[in-house]
Amino acid sequence: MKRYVMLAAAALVLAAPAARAQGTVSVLCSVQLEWCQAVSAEFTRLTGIRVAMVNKGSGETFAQLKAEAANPKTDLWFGGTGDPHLQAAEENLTEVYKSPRMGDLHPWAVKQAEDSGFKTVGIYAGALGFGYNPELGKKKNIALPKCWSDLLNPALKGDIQVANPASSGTAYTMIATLVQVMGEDKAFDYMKRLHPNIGAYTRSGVAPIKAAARGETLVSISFIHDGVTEAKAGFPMATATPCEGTGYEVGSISIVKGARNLDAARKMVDWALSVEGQSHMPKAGAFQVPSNRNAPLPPEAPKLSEIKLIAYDFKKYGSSAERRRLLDKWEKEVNSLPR
Ligand code: S7P
Repeated sequence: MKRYVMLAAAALVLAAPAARAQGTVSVLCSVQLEWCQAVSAEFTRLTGIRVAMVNKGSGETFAQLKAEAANPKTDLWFGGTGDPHLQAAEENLTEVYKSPRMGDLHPWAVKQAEDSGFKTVGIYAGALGFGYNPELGKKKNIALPKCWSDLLNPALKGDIQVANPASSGTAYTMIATLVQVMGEDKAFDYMKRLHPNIGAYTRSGVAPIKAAARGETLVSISFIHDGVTEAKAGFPMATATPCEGTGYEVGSISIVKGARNLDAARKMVDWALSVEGQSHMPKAGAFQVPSNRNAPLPPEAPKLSEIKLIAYDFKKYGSSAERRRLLDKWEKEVNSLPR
């Protein structure tokens, strides 16, 4: 009996230190760097699984997974806009996994899983809108834009930033949103007229709102939760969502097809969908709406119910053919124009 107790105690001691090395999981992380770092540190602390993490935008991550498909080096894609996750699912770059947490999630997060045949699932949501530097606006005598049409104001020439949709999921969300709000012909006409007002198409989707916060541009087209991050960091920042209606993202997580560390990747998905895994988001400066219904929504986070959201068709705009077609069209018809 004594020996049995001692063996059980020894087993407990062996199991206790969470930091004991338990393998590695290789992650491409498409949310803001601070959150990626917090996720890696916390997951390792809890499980002992080492996280080899690289921070990369959604469009770029999709391109990397496609390039690696024959010999995958990545196990998990954490975060980033949902459309390229759906495209990755359709192109068989990601693995089916039904997390036991699925029943705890908001319907929009489950729908993302269903639309992909359970090759991805939503971990957060966030609305698209405008970031604006009120101090610079006062100096230039230009008010916070409230509608898509306000961005065509000639006084904003060169003073708006948005990312390049080829590399950025945020910017692709803008194209898909405009097409759904205005119809395709009017949306492309709008983007051509907007083009002279764009000072820079950045590589990363978060860069424009950081530039606005630092007074390097007046306006950005961004997810507005990133405006909360900048304001909390002490930068002058106001946000608005367009009066005509706006789109939103279902930020997603996907296990890579052929992942070498499949068990570790599944554990990370389960944790990322849990209340514990989502509760630390605000501490890491992330103010998206968490997908677990029981995870707290920080008071500063934008409330989706107060925003004029469109019924974004994720299935259509996350499909491989549609995403490729719209990106090619934007490159040929908009980005090629002189500014
Ligand atoms: O900062 C967080 C966030 O806005 O960034 C993600 C977005 O994909 C940024 O990457 P892109 O360069 O691909 O646009 C969003 O999913 C997330 O909410």
